[in-house]
Amino acid sequence: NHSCKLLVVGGGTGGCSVAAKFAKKLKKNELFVLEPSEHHYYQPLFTLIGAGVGTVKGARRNEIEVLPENCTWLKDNAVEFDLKNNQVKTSKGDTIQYEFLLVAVGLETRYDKIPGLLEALSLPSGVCSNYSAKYVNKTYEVLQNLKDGNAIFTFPNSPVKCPGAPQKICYLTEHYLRKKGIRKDVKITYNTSLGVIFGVKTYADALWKICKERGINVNLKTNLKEIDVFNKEATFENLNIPEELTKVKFSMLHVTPPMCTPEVVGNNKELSNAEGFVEVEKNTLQHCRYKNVFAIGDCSSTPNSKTAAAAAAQSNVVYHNLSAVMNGSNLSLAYDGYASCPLITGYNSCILAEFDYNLSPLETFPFRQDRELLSMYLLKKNFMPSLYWHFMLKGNWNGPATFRKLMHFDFK
Ligand code: FAD
Ligand code: UQ1
Repeated sequence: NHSCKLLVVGGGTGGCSVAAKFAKKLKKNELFVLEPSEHHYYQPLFTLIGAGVGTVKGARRNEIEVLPENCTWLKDNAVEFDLKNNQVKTSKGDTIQYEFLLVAVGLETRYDKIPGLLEALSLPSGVCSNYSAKYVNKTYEVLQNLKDGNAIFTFPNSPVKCPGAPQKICYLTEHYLRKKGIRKDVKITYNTSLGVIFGVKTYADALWKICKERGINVNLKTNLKEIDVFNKEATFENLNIPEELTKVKFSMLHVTPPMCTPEVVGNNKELSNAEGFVEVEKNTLQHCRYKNVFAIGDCSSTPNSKTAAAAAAQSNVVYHNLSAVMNGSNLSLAYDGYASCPLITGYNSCILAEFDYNLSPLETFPFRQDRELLSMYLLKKNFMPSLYWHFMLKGNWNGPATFRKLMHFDFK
C-alpha cells in the first residue's frame, strides 16, 4: 500500500505532460503515476501510418522513457476510485492514498460493440482501422490491395478522439488511388453518424468542397451497425429513421469504432457524469464536487474536441489550478476549449483546424488556415512528433496560444 501527495492515473498524453510539470516541484515519493502499459504511443501518427507514411515503431516509446525520472511509476491499473476516502485501488490489490488526484485515463476503443467487427479485423476481409496500434498496419495493406468496388469510411455514434481522423484516411485513400491511376475504379463513401461533416463552419465548407471536387460521397446520420465478413457486406442504420437499415458490399471498410471512457471511470457516479466522463468545471478543469480532483484529456467532461492539442492547452491550466489548490490560493487559469485538428486531405496537403468552445476559429498563423496547405502537412508530419516527444511530454508545451498572440501582434 502506498500514499502520495499527487496521484496521476493514466500515463498517456495528458498524464505524462502534467506529471512532467509536477516532477519539477515535488519529490519522487510524492508524485505517483499509475499506468499499466509497457508502451506509450503518439496516436496522431496513426493516420499517416495507415496511409503508408511512417511506422508503428516510430510512434512508440517505452513508458519508462516518457515518464519523468522524478516520479514513482506503478505499473498497474486503477480498478476503483473512492473519492470520499481519497483512495484508488489497483488490480494487483494495492490501495493508494492520495492528497490530490488527476484522472487522465483517456478513451477506450470498443471494437467489440459492432457485431462482426473483431472477426473482420482479424481476417483478410478488407476491414481495417487506424484507431489502434494493433490494426493500423492493416489499413495500408488493404489500401495497397484495393482495386475496385466500394471503399467506405465510418464515424461511430459515440464521442471519439480526434473527430477529424475518420475522414482524413478517406482523403488519403482518394489521393492514393489517383496517384495509382485507378481512382475511377473505386467508389468512395464517408458515412458519418454526425449531422455535419465537421463542427466548425469555415472548415466544414472547405471539406464539403473537397468531397464534391474529388467525387467522395458523404452520408450524414449514417451509422455502422454490423459487418458480415463472409459476404463482405456492411449494415448501416439511418439515425433519423432508426428502423431503416441499408446493406452495402465493400472492398475496403475503414472503421472508427465506438469509444467510451474506461469502465472504472464511467461507472463511478461520484466521479463521472451520466455519459461516463469525469465531471469537471469546463474552464478550471477542477472536479465539480471534489476540489482535490482534476481531469485532463479525452476522459474529461469538457465539451471540447478530444485531441492531444487540447490536452496540451489543458496541461497548463491543470498545473496552475492544481498548484493553487495545493497552496490554498485561488484558481488562476481558465481553459478556453482550444482544440486543433490537422485535417490531412492528401499526401501533401492539410487544413489545420483550430477552434475553441464556441466553435469559433482560433488560428495560430497570420494567414487563412481554412484551405489545403503543404506547410500544414509538413507541420503535422515532421514538426509535431518532435514537439510532442521533446516538449509536450517534458511539460514544456502548453499549446500554441503564446505563439498565436505573437503572430497576431496581439499583446493583450
Ligand atoms: P491517452 O493518451 O489515450 O492516455 C490514456 C492512458 O490511460 C493510457 O496510457 C492508458 O493505458 C491509461 N489507462 C486507461 N485506463 C487506465 C486505468 N484503469 N488505470 C490506469 N491507467 C489507465 N490529436 C491531435 O491533437 N492531433 C491529431 O492529429 C490527432 N490524431 C489522432 C489520430 C488517431 C487515429 C487517434 C487514435 C488519435 C488522434 N489524436 C490526435 C488524439 C490524441 O491522441 C488524444 O486526444 C490524446 O492522446 C488524449 O490524451 P489522454 O491523456 O486523454 O489519453
Ligand atoms: C498541438 O499543440 C498538438 O499537441 C502537441 C498537436 O497534437 C499532435 C497538434 O496536432 C497540433 C496541430 C497542435 C497545435 C500546434 C501548432 C504549432 C499550431
